[in-house]
Amino acid sequence: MPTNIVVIGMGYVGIPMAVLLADVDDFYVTGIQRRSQRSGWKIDWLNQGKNPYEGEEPGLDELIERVVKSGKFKVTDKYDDVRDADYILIDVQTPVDDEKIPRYASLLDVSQKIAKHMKKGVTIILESTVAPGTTDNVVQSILEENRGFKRGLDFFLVFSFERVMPGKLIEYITDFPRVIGGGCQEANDKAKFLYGKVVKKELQVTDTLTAELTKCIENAYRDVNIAFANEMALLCEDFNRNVFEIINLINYRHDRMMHFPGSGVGGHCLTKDPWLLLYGFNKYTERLNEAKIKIIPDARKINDFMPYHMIELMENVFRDSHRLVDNIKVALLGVSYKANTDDTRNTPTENIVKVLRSRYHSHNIEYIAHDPFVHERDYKLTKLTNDFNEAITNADVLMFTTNHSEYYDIDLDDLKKKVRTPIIIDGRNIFEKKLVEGKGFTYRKVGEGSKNH
Ligand code: SAJ
Repeated sequence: MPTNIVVIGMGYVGIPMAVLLADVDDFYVTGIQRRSQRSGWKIDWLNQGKNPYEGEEPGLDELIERVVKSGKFKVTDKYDDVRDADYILIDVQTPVDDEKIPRYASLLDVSQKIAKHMKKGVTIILESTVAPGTTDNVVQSILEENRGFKRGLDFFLVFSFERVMPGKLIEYITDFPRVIGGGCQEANDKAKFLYGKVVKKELQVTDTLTAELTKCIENAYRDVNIAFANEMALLCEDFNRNVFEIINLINYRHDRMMHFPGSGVGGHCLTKDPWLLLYGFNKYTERLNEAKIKIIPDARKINDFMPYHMIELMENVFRDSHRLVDNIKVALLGVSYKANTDDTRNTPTENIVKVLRSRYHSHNIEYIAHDPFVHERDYKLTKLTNDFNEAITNADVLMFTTNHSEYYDIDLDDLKKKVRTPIIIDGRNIFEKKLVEGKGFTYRKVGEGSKNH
């Protein structure tokens, strides 16, 4: 008996989930992707069996090709297949705007379209991260009001969040436990049947709100821990010591795992999920403890400050050498928000360029960015090259913002010959201070004091 599945949103979440499900016997999957300017091209790309993502994604290329070739997976911008769907997965982006308010335009649009076409007995699973309270108060209301169905009777609505990790998209679905918040036994059973076919780890059942809170708090926890590491980096710089040495000494204990500081926190999870948590708190609770909720906003401020600190480190070098930040070439090494992926969302590199541009708008500064994975369609702020030599030749400042593997193998002697001024600002603990300075570079690292001791 075939199981018809529709996955809405062909992004980092939707694509791996869709093709993993399509690889299951008797599962037939339709991916729905709107033909927008930015991402419409993915429809044809995927229907040719090709992976639209360029970073290293073990297993994904061959899986896409196999399920497309076997006719188990196709992509469209139409909602016709929703009519026969036994399962509908919602994997659309749920960004927050500059005021930290969630922008649910895609989620609302998709919910309305589902309501129009869905059949009795369908199981709808919201995988996108939302503010706690959204599944029950927003998505359920749209589906019930626009279709006249009742959740738990005529259809099932589950919140089951993704834990994708660019660079390990398949692994993080199959090898991680899955939290299921279906709101009733039957909904949970339906979701367990589906996920049981692809998830090798535990399926953990709870109520919908607890599942939403688990997702947001899981990421807020990580964001706060990174903020702590960033704060300790700033503190250790003033102590003129290396925070990475200290973190490694702490983490040597088997029961400690401190995070690492860097040029900032990018991506589509940690930059938004803490704000979704606070939005849900403000909207769906009586806020009795509002005055005591401080750590999450403060952590976001610290993490958002780190790109500015990269610029401070650069400015310190120019100040110490009594040189103007003018008539220089700045090379940004790394555009994606994390190592070895092509994902540029909320990348610290963009913030660094924007701040430099505004602070030195009347100065003569040439910018060039290098990234081995990022495609120029995803980064338009400066010239972008995947030729490292082009980026660093005649450069006056090298700002390492992403720790792509290839940066660890740079020949510093060769690099020294090609740059115009040997200045390295290391935002990702790529280099060792004494070694780099021994090669004749002026060096500053996030988290390490600049004076020798
Ligand atoms: N970062 C640091 N220091 C750290 C760890 C990360 O500065 O110690 C920075 C990264 O450079 C990056 C940002 O934080 O700019 C986010 O990094 P991340 O490793 O958290 O990557 P994400 O955003 O892809 O986070 C995802 C999340 N997964 C989902 O929400 C589905 C998160 O829950 C996971 O914990 C994380 O992957 C992971 O650990 O794999």
